[in-house]
Amino acid sequence: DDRFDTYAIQQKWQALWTEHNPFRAGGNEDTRPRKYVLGMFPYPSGDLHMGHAESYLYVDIVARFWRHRGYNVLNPIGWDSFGLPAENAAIQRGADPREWTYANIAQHKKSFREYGSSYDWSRILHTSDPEYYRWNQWLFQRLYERGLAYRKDSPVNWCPNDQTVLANEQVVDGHCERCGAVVVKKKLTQWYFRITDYADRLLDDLNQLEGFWPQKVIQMQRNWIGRSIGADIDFEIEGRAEKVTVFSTRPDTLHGATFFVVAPDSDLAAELVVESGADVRMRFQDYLERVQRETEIERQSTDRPKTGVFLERYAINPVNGDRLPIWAADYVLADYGHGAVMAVPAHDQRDLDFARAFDLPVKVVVDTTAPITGAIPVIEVDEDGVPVGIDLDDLDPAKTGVALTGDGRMINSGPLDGLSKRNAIARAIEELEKAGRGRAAKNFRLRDWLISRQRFWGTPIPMIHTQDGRIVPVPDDQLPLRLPDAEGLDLKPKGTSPLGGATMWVETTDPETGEPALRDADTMDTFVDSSWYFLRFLSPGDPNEAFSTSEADRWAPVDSYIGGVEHAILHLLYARFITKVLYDMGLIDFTEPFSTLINQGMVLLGGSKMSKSKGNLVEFAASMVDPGADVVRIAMAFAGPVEDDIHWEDVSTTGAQKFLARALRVAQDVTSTKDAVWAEGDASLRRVTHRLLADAPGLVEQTKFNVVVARLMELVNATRKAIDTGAGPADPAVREAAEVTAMILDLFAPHTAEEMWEMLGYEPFIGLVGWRSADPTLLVEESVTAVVQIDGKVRATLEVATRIDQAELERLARADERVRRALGDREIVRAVVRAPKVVSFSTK
Ligand code: ANZ
Repeated sequence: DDRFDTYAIQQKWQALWTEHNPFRAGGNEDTRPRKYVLGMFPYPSGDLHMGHAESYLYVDIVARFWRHRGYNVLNPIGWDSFGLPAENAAIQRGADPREWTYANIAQHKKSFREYGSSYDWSRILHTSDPEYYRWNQWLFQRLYERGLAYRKDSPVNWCPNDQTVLANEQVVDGHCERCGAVVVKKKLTQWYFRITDYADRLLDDLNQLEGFWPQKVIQMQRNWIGRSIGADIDFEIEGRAEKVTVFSTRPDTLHGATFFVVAPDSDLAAELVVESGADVRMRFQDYLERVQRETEIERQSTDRPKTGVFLERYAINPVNGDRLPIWAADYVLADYGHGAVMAVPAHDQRDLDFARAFDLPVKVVVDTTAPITGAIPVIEVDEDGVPVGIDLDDLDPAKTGVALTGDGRMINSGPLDGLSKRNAIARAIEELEKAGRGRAAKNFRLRDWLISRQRFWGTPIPMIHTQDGRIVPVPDDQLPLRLPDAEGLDLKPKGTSPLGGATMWVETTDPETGEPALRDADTMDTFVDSSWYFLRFLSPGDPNEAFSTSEADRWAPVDSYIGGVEHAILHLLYARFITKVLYDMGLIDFTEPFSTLINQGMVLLGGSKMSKSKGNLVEFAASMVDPGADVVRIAMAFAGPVEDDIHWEDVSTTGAQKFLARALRVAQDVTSTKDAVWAEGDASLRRVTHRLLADAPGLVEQTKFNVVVARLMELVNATRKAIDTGAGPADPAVREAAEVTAMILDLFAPHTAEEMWEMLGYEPFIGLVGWRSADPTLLVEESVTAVVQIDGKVRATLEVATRIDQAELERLARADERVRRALGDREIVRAVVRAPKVVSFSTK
C-alpha cells in the first residue's frame, strides 16, 4: 500500500498535542536559554485565510526551530478582538459584537489547531476581555499622571461613513483606510498620547535595529517621524502686539523673504482677518470653506495651481525691516511647525510657484553659480572654477520658474554675504539668537497620537467629567471600567459615542465629592491594545498587575516578531513608544520591544491580495481537510522567499503531497533498529544528511525556508535511491537519514514528522527532540583531479570538489598560473568543460 491517510494522521497528532500541550513554555525551573517568538496577533473578523496561513506558518517554523536547537521557547497566541471590523460586521448582521467576536475567536482557535501551530495554549488572551482591557485603562492612567495623555480641541480626520475619527495613518491618499470614503476635517475635543515627546528617541533608537529589521521598515519609520533641523524666527506683525513665529530649514535665506503665508485653517489666520476689510473677510471665508474640503495630500501636491487670499496685513522682516504682505494659502499646513511660513520664492519651489501666480517679488540671495569647495559643481566650470557661459541672470527664478535650491554663496544678505549655505545657516541662527529674534529649532512630521474613538467596541476611557468642569480619573481600584451590554444601544455611527446612549452607564458620581458626574463616552483606539500585548503574554492571567516585571526580565524583548508589512508604521511605532514609556516608569529594562522583525510577502490570487473584502479567499477550513495542513504548509514554505508575494494559483499542492508521501515511505521502509551504529552506514548518503544538518540552522536563521525544503527533498530522494539501488533498507545511514528528515521536516510538516518518528520506533513528540550535530569529518568535500588542456596538450591539473559546477571549474582553470603562462598572449576562442574532470581550451 503506497497511500497514507494524511487526514487521519493529522487528526491523530492534533488530538495528542491538545491533550498534552507539549509546546508550553518552560517555567522558572527550566534552565535552558530562552527565545520569545511572536506572530502579530490576528483580528477575529471571519475565519483565517491563506494570508494568515503564510504568516503563522513562518511563526511556527521559527518556534519549532528554536525548540529543536535547545531553547525554552515562548510562542503564544491571542486575539486583537476589539475594533471596527468586528463592530461593522456586527452592525451589518444585527448581531451583538461580543457574541460575534467570540464566535470568530472560537473558529480561529479551531483553525490554528488544525494547522498544527505549536502554541503555548495556556497563555491565550483576548483584548476585549475585561481582564485584559483593564490594563489598557491602567496604562492610560499612568500616561495621564505623566502628562502623556491630554485632551485637545483640534481638527481631526473624520470618516463621514464610519462616523469616526481616524489617525493620520488610517487615512490613505485622503480616503478612509477601512471603507474608502473621502476623509474630511472636523473639530473635536479628543484624547491624545504625547508620542511627540519621544520623537528623538523613536528616531535615534532605530539605529539599534539596523540589520535586524527590514531596511524598508526602518526607513518608513524614519520618514514617518520626519525630523527637520532649522530655526524658529519671530516676526512682528503690523497692528498686532504679539509676534508670530515661523519654522524654517533655511534661515540663511531670510534676506530673500518677500512675503509671508499662514495656513487658512489656523487660529492665526482667523485672528488676522478680523482686522481686515469686509470684502477680504468674505473672500477669506469662502476660501477657508473650500480648503476644509481638501485632503492633506491635495494640499501638499506640487502640481496643482497655487491658490490663496491676501489678508491686507503685513509682517516685518526682522533682519531688514521689509514689509512682507501676509497671504493665506492652502499649501501651508496648520499643524506643521507654527502654521505660518516666511516665503522665499527665489529658493523654495512652492513659494516661487505662488509668487509667480500672484505677481509677488522674487529676490535671489544665494549665488548658486559660485563655486563651493568640496561640493560637486552642478554646472560646467573652467579650471579656475569659474562657471562657463552661465550668468546668474539666466538662472533668475522669476523668469525660469525654477527655484535655486542648491548650494552656493550668499549675496544681498548683509553680514552673511560670501558664506556657503551651511555656514550661513549657522551664522544666521547665531545672529537671530543674539538679537533675541529667533533660535535653533527642530520639527517633526510625527503628530501626537489621537486615541479617542466614537465607537462602542473598544476600551472605555477611564475618565470622569464633573459638573464643575474638572476631569478626574476613575480610581485604579475601580478598574476595570467595563463596557455595558450592547443590547438596546444604537451602535450605528452617528458622530457621537454609542456609549453616550447608555444613560445608566454614563451617569456616575465624582469620586472626590460624590456629586453627580458623567463618564467619558469615548473608547480607545485599538492600537493601544496592541501596543503592549506582548508583555501580557508573560503573565496572562495575573489579576494584580499588567505584566510581571520578573517575567519580562526573563523573556522580553521579543526575539523574533513576525507579521505583515502593513503594520510597518503604526503598530510598530506605538509599541516602540509604549515600551519606552514603560522603561521610563522603571518596569522594564529594555527600550525596543522587538529585537528582530520578519515581514512576509502577501498571498495573491489572480494578482490581488487575498482578502475578505475582495471575495477571493481560498477557504482555510476546507483546505485543512483537502489537501490537508501539512500539504498547505509545505507548498507555502516552498513557494519562494519569505518576503516575496506568493501567487496561490502557481502553487502546486500535488508536488507537496507527493513529497510528504515519499518521506513517509522512507520511514516505513527502514529495517535497521534504533541501536544502529551510524558510523557503519553508507558514507555518501551520510554526507548528504550531515551537510543538511550543518546548513539548515543558518538557512532558517536567514529565513531561507524554501531552500531548506528543497534540501529536504534532495535528502529524501537520496535516501530513496540508497534503499532501492544502493546500501539497502537495513543500512544504518538510511535510518539516520530518515530520522534527520523527520526532525527537520517537523518545522514544516509536523504531523507527517511525528508519524515518521513513530514509524521509526520512538515515543512522541519529535517537536521536542534536540538537533543532532553534524559530524565534521563528513562535511569535508570529496575531491578529484581535473586536467586542463590547451589545444590538446595537458598544461595543468587542479584538485577540485567532486560537486564543482561547470562555471566554477572553468573559472579556476582560467585563473591558474600555469595555464596563464602556457597561454602567453594567445586568446582562448573555445572552452569545453566537463565537470569535475576536464577543461579543454582552444586558441587562435
Ligand atoms: C523658508 C525657506 C526657504 C524654506 C527655502 C525652505 C526653503 P521640512 O523639510 O518639511 O521640515 N514650512 C514650514 N512650516 C510649514 C507649514 N506649516 N506648511 C508648509 N510648509 C511649511 O520643511 C520645512 C520648510 O517648509 C520650512 O523652511 C518652510 O519653508 C516650510 F529656500 O522656510 B522654509
